[in-house]
Amino acid sequence: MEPFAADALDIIKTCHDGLRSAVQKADPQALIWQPGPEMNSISILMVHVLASEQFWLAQAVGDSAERDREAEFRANSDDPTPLLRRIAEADADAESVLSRFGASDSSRQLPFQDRTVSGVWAVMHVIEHLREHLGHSELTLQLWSQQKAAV
Ligand code: NI
Repeated sequence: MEPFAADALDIIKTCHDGLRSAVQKADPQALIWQPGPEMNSISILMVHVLASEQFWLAQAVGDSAERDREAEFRANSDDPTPLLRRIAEADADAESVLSRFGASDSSRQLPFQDRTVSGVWAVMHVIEHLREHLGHSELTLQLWSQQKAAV
């Protein structure tokens, strides 16, 4: 595996560990709880961030990729089992895709909004986006615990 891809995989797996830990700590009601209007539940955040990861990693190596972004934000479930399975699949997917990531992928040109981005951008975006929503999930869990304790 290329050094960049190996390092990216290491960080991505650490993020997945954080997601897994958040799901394991959350009780079913916490998984679907929305801290406020226009805020997403842990369940939705997980489905969204993992779908986005799958899409961008595939893009990074030139695989065909599709996603239904709207559907990601409707996927609210209090069942941790499919979320944990999805995280395990994401570990395997990331390893499989990044083991194929090479020099030609680094400079691959990908359309994004009104510009083009590179394969490296796609992998780095996966990491920043995972961290962003892992932070949201952890904060949501803290807010859930606090409001529960306050009742
Ligand atoms: Ni997002």
